[in-house]
Amino acid sequence: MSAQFSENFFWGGAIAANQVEGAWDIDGKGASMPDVVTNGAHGVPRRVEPSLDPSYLYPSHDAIDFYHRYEEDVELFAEMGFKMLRTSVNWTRIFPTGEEAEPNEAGFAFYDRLFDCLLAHGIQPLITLSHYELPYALVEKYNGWCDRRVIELFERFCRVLFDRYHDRVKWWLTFNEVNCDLLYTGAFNSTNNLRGFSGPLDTLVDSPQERIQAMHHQFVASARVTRYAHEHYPDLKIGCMIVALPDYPYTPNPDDVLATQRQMRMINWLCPDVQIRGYYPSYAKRLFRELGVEVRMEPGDAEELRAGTVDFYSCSYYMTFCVSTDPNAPITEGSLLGGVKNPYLEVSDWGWQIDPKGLRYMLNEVWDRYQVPIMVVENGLGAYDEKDPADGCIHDDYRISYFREHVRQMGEAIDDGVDLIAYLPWGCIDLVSLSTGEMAKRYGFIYVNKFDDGTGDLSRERKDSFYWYQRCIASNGRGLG
Ligand code: BGP
Repeated sequence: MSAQFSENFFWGGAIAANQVEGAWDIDGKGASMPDVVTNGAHGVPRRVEPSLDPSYLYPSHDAIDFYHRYEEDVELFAEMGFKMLRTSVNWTRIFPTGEEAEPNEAGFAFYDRLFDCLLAHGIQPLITLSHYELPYALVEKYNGWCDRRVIELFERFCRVLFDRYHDRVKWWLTFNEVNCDLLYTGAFNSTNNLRGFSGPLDTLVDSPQERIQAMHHQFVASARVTRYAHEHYPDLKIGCMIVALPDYPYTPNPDDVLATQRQMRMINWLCPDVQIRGYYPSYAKRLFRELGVEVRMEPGDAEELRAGTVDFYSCSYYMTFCVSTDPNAPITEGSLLGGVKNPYLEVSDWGWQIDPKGLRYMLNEVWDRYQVPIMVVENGLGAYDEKDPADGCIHDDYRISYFREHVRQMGEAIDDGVDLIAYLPWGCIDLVSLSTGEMAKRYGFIYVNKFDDGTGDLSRERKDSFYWYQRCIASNGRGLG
């Protein structure tokens, strides 16, 4: 029989504090970066508006009110059979401006309750230390991660979390999608000259020098906190988190093949090369030179990177790309990063190319390169869900087919020999979209009655996919029908 999901495989789901919790200024919490970003729509950019102008809607302020409803939500996750839930601790609940002398006890109290509730339901927490939730005060004062002094502030935040939760939380991720710094994807990770900026995100002027310098600071921060965790609590497992964006050459033209290799190195390999191997790969020099970037390193940085390598690789996976050197190749409309249209793939309503086999391909590549355990900590289909007028339910067959094919391909990858240990679909409960700020872009197995204009009673309902995922987990990935 073919190799399949192990008995202790972590089936579950993934969310992030700023996209679910709401309660943005409750119990002493300060504003984090997403709290000053308005909603947008498909094709309409979100805006950074730190004045908190009441004529705008700031979706993180209420989100889906997980802060007050987590017990009901965790029960639903347990009903599906979750073994693991990925979420983040919002830095500004613990240090509202990032610089307080003492952590905020009321902020801790929420995570105490949440982690206890998860564990009581047999669900392991996987905690992202930074899911774009930098205190906004640090953007104003230091220009975010562009300034090296933020490293120490982040270290302090992580140390207090490890010290308090090491008994309850065994699995951690440092920076969400740290390789976004190699692309220009907007402002959330606060690595791109945001101090004093207001206006639509697509008018922010990109500075590759600043954002790649900021990425270096995040590497050092990640290494330092990983080392701290390993030295103080040897049973903790710390992972890197990469947005996996595999590329295919559009044609067999060697120019396309070489351009694809370059793109794979820059987007997919550079960050895990540093965080898993502990040093910058030799190809980085040329990539940075071509981008006109010079990374300033301090004495000791190279040693820090070597001393703080992570234990496992994790990624989000939504789509693949084609790389072409032909300026006339057809572009994918509405895709996250443009790219050339792959004639063999369908796209989601938001233009993301759906490619389950691309996941198998990527998992194999990652395993061959690093030989460390792998977690898929985000994957899913953002779609418009309509209630069937006949029975008022959401019959999301499209989402079920999406997951069925991705789970199948993960099974194939395991059979190929990949050490895959977790699958945590993104937005297992409907939440605020990162790129558009919409509620209408729904990912969940659980529907949340909340709409883009801020209305809705926030009640939760099971979609058809809820029952499908429940069966999938109960059969350990064998019952996909
Ligand atoms: C990832 C982020 C998540 C998330 C997801 C889906 O990049 O880590 O925070 O939201 O993408 O993206 P979106 O919400 O834009 O559909």
